[in-house]
Amino acid sequence: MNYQIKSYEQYQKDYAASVADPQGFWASVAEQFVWRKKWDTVLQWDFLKPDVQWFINGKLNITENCLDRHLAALGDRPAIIWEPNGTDEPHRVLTYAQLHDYVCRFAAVLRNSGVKKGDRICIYMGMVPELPVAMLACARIGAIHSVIFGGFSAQSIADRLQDAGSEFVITCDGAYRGPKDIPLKNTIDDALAACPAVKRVIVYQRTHCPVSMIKGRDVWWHEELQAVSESNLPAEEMDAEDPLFILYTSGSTGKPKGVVHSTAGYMVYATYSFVNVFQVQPGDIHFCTADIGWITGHTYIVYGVLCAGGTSLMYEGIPTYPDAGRLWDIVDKHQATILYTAPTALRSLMAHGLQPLAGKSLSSLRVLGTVGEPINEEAWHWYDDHIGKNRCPIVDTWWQTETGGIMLSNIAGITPAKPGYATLPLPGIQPVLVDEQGTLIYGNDVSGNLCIRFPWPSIVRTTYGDHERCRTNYFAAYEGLYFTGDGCYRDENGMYRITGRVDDVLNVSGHRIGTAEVENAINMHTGVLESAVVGYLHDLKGQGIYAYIIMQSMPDDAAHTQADILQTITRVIGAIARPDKVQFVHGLPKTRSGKIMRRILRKIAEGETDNLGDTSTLLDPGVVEEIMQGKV
Ligand code: 7RM
Repeated sequence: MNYQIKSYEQYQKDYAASVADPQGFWASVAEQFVWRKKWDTVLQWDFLKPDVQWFINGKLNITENCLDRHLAALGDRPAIIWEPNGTDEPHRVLTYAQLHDYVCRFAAVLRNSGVKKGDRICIYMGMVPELPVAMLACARIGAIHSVIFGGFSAQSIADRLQDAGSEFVITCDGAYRGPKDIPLKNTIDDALAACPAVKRVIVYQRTHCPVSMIKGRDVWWHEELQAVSESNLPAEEMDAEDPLFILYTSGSTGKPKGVVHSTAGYMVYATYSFVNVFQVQPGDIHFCTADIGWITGHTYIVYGVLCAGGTSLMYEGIPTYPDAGRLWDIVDKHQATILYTAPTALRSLMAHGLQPLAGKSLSSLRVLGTVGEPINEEAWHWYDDHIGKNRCPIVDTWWQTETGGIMLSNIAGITPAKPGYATLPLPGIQPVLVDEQGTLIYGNDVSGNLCIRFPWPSIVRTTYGDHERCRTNYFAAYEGLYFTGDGCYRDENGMYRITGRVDDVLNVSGHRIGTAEVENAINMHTGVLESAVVGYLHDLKGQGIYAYIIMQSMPDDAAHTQADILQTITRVIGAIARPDKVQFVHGLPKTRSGKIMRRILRKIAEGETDNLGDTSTLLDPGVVEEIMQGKV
């Protein structure tokens, strides 16, 4: 990996080169991967359409880069170390040779089930090694995976299955998460009632809970595997721009959209960013605590780590099970060298005090990372003092589902850190700040909306089945720029600090949730006339969800109605979208043209009622007074 940045000077040099000659820069990185055939043209792009293509006419298979290429030198090296939820169960290790074998055999299972190149396969599994095996097996034969986080409801799964036109599902009977057994297959069964197109469900047996297996449709993972013997299934030759996966993510309007990532560009950038940001060294054990159901798990548990020949430590359970010392036990047990987690996890562990750290060594750690939301200074210092013992650099990595990999971050031990700042762009990334009119804001000590003005290899290619939505969401707000949806401050030294979303997307415990999605779910509940959902500052979650709801008539038993509405949200989206606070109101603050003034609702939810700003355009200023009185 001679694209690894080794000094601050090199960072500056590489950054300058990546801007002066992006094609040459990325070609020299891409050279270091395994191709069946090299590209003709490095990049072709037009943000207005948008149309972005990297490594045009290149042919490859990402699993040859993740697996086959490592067999000779690293075959016996652990690719995946898996720590189970329960402390009494042994951990599992899959070496590169074993993972390669497993992926080939499961790819043969998929092929025998009738899966063809380009088919969309929905994966709804817990955090077991079979989840990355399923993803890689799809990639091996050119099928497009769509992983759905295990916390989503049957309705959400059905929406995604239909949107992607999936005919195949891979799931587990159940999943262990902390003290709970989550019945995944039951949820899939509920989803499939609305998805007659699904013809095959492959079920990995994890919890041995009772499941319904429908004849002709549902089969067991282990039984199917017994029927194949392919230990070296040839990889399908893919075009550089063939889609690798779809991952659904929330936006400011409507239902979640399927972000599509391409094969080559995603591979190159996932690996490049992993190797550089974490300054990966041979022998590193990379512990990313994200769930693979989110982009962080896709890139920094599976693809980036394996392409780099690293070892990925994956954990099935939750940080506080069986106690708040579990993550530290896992670090010590497996001698993790890199820990990558979310501020929300740090805050929840911080709340348990230092006792859970007693007797833990943590001396194997070399680099720490955070992702998913702005990190508050208190959590940053706690991480630095008590986990890194002031000897591990902390990388604050800003990126998105749509960017595929880390965009802004310090480079561990090489470029400076600053608490609360994602600091500087990686080579190849050209951030700009714009005002509401889209005018570029130059200079330092300035704030604006964060955009990117030049394509990078792993930029979102389209939103599945609706390219226009991709354009309007990311490329229409400011002509010629990719708009991130985030507000940002650039300090006097040119360092970037993300200040949070400027659209109607919430970030609850590092999970992206659209206010419109939650409102739509609330509005489905009987008796609800209208609702408005906003975020407010929450000590542990970063943001909490505050829902203002108008009922046909004020409920007699508000607590009961509230519980029912929460149940509806759990059914429609999943428990992660349940509001923390619900207030029943008679009216919402609206302008004369009928628009809800969310700014006012946010201020009330934050308790900032002494300065509500301009309320002169309100149709009925009286409702504001009522809402303030009834604040929960
Ligand atoms: C990787 C991921 C994306 C949104 C993004 C931001 C927020 C992510 C940071 C951050 C401040 C960070 N993908 N965000 N990382 N905010 N500092 N280091 O989280 O698609 O699920 O979310 O998350 O608002 O737009 S995501």
